[in-house]
Amino acid sequence: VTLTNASHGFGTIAPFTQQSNAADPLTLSLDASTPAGTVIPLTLTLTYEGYSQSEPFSIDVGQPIPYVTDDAEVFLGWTLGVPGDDATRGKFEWGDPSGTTSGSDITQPEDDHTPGSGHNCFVTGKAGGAAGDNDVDDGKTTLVSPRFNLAAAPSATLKLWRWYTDLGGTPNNDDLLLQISNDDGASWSNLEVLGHTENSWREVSFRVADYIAPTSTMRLRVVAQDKPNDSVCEALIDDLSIEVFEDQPLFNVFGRPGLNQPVAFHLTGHAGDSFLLFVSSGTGDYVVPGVIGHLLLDPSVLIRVLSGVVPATRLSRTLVTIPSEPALVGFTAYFQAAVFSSQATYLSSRDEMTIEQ
Ligand SMILES: [Ca+2]
Ligand SMILES: [Ca+2]
Ligand SMILES: [Ca+2]
Ligand SMILES: [Ca+2]
Repeated sequence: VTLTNASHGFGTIAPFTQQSNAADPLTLSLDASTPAGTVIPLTLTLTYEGYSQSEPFSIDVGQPIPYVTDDAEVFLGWTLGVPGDDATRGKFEWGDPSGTTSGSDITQPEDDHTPGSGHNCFVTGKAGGAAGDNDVDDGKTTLVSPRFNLAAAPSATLKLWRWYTDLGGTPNNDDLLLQISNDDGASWSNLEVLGHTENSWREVSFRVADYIAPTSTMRLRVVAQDKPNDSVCEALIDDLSIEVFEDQPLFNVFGRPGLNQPVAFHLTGHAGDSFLLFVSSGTGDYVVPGVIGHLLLDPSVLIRVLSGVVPATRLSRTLVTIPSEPALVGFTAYFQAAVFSSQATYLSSRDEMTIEQ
């Protein structure tokens, strides 16, 4: 990283006027080998009349690409409630929330966050009524995401939109927890502990590697609780997304692969690239002449499951329903895509799913 003109003197600025350094701007140069996703910390210091004021900020190298999206319009098998939950009302549900109010405050919104035709989200007791009828009471309720694979996406940033109300008799004495696991839920790290009402849809964003090492067995957990039990407590979650800076094609499955249940197949690429997605019952590691990336499937049992073109968003997303075939329970399917750009042919990262009941 090279800074050119890293400082600039404005001289004397007359009252109620402004000065610009546009003719001689501060310039930041990066070595071309700087990896995408690198975060460059910078500090802007303003010095004037003997005072000095510093503002830290950072810039990300490269352009983020969507890797997982879940607008919650289709239920992808999130876990609603876990052993140990003790809330008696207002447990996490999936669906279309009914609005509630307390005085002039909206406690539960009538609408989910997804723009346009969206209706559904995750909500603590989706029914309406009085503010205290279907809010969290007597303890905690937990929402857990399906497993997601970040092994090939260490630059991942997880984003979601949340709503949190903690009003009523004793407001703001509870915590909404956003937590992440890299060992399939065996242990959890806090992303955010929110201890006060933010009763509007707000986006929060977490660079995963700042909190925990990215692995193939990641999960997100949300815990809402009325403890002590004296508040109108509501939590809503919508529009989860994961963005990455890795430029090579990445494939992942998002959703609980239960019989007759939908999962989302996600493949990143460049707009206009065509692709073929393959499934195999086994893995391998083979060099394929003329192709970038290794074949990570057992080539003796390759079946083509999908073909398509990567859209302008750079993420191809296809919902696939697991067959309703009990004999498949326990079967592990491995997936990898071949992606064809005008310059080269690539093999994507591999992901897998083990079919559940
Ligand atoms: Ca939604
Ligand atoms: Ca509710
Ligand atoms: Ca309550
Ligand atoms: Ca409380």
